[in-house]
Amino acid sequence: STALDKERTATDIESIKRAFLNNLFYVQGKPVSLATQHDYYMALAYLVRDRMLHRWNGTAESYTQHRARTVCYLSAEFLMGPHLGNNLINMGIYEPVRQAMEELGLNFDTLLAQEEEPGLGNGGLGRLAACYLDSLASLEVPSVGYGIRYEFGIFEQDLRDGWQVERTDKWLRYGNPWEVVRPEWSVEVKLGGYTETYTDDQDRYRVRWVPDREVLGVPYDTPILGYQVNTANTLRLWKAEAIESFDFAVFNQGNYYGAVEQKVASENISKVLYPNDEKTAGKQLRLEQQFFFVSCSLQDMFRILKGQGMAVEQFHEKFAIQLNDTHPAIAAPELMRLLLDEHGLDWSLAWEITQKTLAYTNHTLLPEALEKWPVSLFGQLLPRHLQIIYEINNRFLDLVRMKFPKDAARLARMSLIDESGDRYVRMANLACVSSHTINGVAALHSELLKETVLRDFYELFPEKFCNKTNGVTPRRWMVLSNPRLSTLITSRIGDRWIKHLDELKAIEPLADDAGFRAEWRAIKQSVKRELAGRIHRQHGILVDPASLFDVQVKRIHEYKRQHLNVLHIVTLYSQLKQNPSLDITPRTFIFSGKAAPGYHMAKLMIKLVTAVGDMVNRDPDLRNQLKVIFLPNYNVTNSQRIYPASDLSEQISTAGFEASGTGNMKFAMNGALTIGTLDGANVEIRDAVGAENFFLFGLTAPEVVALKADGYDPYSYYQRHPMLKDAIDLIASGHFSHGDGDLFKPLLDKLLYHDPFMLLADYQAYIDCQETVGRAYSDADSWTRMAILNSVRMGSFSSDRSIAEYCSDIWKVNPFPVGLVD
Ligand code: 26Q
Repeated sequence: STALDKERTATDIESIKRAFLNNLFYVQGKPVSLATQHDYYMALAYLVRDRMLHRWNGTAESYTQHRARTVCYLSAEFLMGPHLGNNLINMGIYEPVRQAMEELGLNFDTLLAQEEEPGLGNGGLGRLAACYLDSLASLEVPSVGYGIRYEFGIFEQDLRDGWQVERTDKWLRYGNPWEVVRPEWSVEVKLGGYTETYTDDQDRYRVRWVPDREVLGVPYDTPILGYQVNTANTLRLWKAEAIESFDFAVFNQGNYYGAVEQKVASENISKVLYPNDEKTAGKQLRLEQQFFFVSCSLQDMFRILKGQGMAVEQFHEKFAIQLNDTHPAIAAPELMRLLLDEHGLDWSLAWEITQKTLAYTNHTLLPEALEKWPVSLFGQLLPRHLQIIYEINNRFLDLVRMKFPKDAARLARMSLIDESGDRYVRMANLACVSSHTINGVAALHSELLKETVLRDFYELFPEKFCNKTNGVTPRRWMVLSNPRLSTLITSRIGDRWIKHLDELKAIEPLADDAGFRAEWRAIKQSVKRELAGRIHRQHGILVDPASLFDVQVKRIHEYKRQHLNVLHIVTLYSQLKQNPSLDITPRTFIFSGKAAPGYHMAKLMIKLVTAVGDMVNRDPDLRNQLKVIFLPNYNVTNSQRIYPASDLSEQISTAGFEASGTGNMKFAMNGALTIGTLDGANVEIRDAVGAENFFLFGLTAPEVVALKADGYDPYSYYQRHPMLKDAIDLIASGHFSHGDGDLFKPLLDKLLYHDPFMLLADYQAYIDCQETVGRAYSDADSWTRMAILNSVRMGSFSSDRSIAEYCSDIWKVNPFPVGLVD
């Protein structure tokens, strides 16, 4: 490789400029005079990709040669966000490239903004997978992210008249410079049909699956660079295509349209990402997606194993597979099928290998959110897998009987098949039985799992359970999104913190240094000014950068309680209207987030925010003390502009409902203070930053359970708390809806008469806590001190820490540094 063209590796400014102009002409096919900003972006992206390929190829070669043990992270979602800026940072060429572009007269930020982000995820779970890939590469751990190359990612959100409207996400429209298609590693995936038995040439009883359709999985690879290392791992996403021979079989019978239909049906499998609330049962295409990417990925692993001259019996030595929730849990029976039917192993060896390979991460405590598939649907699509699941279940239930004799109720709860009514396959039970380790995503969540949804499994397999608190990558969430704050930190302690986030604590003494606080505050102000400018340009609303930026950004969900935030706003509004000379801490409330398209209550919550905003933002009586903004189309790109500009992070879910949260970490790292409940990772964040630097309110998880058991009566809170009554009555009167008193009735009635997430129980505590926040903000110096302490005590919330724990406790895999030969 000494012959490698310097044109494609050199990173000095002159070479970058030359490569850029070359790409524009020869790859993008445009002369400068006709080039668009997007053409420039593509020319730049290709030159960056060229410079990654050296590491990517070297990494692949090195792993193969040394048969490195490899982590396979199976996830139906990877919410990567834009690659360009991140790759520049991880390669350490952000500054020279910026300079080269500016020298060519181009605006670098405009170029970065051209990238359509790959939004192949709904929210937390998908973004976690992306942070984990960054940390795996940065820690030099051999790994592959396996998933689906959705043609359409998460929908884009518009607001019309304050309501959410969805638009298709056509992220591939202008091409994707970061991926390389590998048709030579395509695999065939069977679907439907039936099974039959036969005896093989050694007279052994075998099962054969005779499918009624097959689709082709084509891998598209994206390099995942580690931070300042030579490692470049792979994200391998599968696209579904028709198998040509199938087409032609139909075509030859003269049925041209039938052949085309077959092709369309096959390609449908990787067409679109499902939003996360659609009732999963009955969605055959969703099950097809899950099986499709899991089967492709497992077959790919067998190909790699064979290519390295390793035996099938060594599968678990070569690969550690992590199941990101139950979406890929079909991996258990599929791995069994491949080992049994395709490779001829006997059951007990196949089962041992399967269990030694798989581990399962749970991301939810809501029992109704646990995936289950109707047995009939399952059997039609995956007849062989249903057989295998029955066999796993028979053997498993024998084990349960042995440990817990005469406990029919327990058997019924633990069975892989729900037979309480219509029959379903329970994917969480399948994942628990088939995995060697089961983890929750925050300390509280992992404890509650053992006490609630997975209690029976904990009693049977206590040794399988552990906690792995989520983390986020400081490369994207600090260095890339908050360059000024990062530069300030580096100016005082050097740049090791970017790889070893714990070292941020060296900044702690500077919280007492007035000069440092002034610099910190100036940065926060300038980032807030930038966001304010964007809000003004895009939405025509003037917000005061000196006001408290009070921010809640996340998926819209009743358990996340965006409407509790609204009740606070309405309370402030009402107080100001009743007493126009009242002085409060001026606030800008910022909301952003998508509602699942079929989740009507969440869509109504968006309308409530925008309706209150329309009223509040135009009312001169308020003397600009309150502004309410709903920023449309929350995604990775937009979130990177929001976290750094935030003063207050709203983490106000009902205790016991948010598994972890990861936005909470991104806010705190960027020096926002949290107002939050003792839920998910908030608990650990508060421990880390200090209770005195965290605004805590609300019921605890046990209190929530106890109050429910006592017979919670939300209406009595409404009657007893005048400010609460006032806020609800104001909304109910139609004040924010042009006199339409019915518009928000479903939402208000649910609060008054059911309130499953106990807003009314937490209302007063929240209002009081917000009062404390307001007073604290008016002491700018003390606020800044707290903000600094929040940020610099967040070291353990780096995804590097999470991944190091997964590696040592679950995967038993070591770093494998890649040395580059040139
Ligand atoms: C299931 C079936 C059919 C269609 C869609 C789905 C589906 C898709 C995505 C169900 C759930 C999800 C996503 C869940 C999720 O993001 N959970 C969040 O995971 C984060 C990372 O661990 C946690 O921080 C959050 O607390 C948790 O809500």
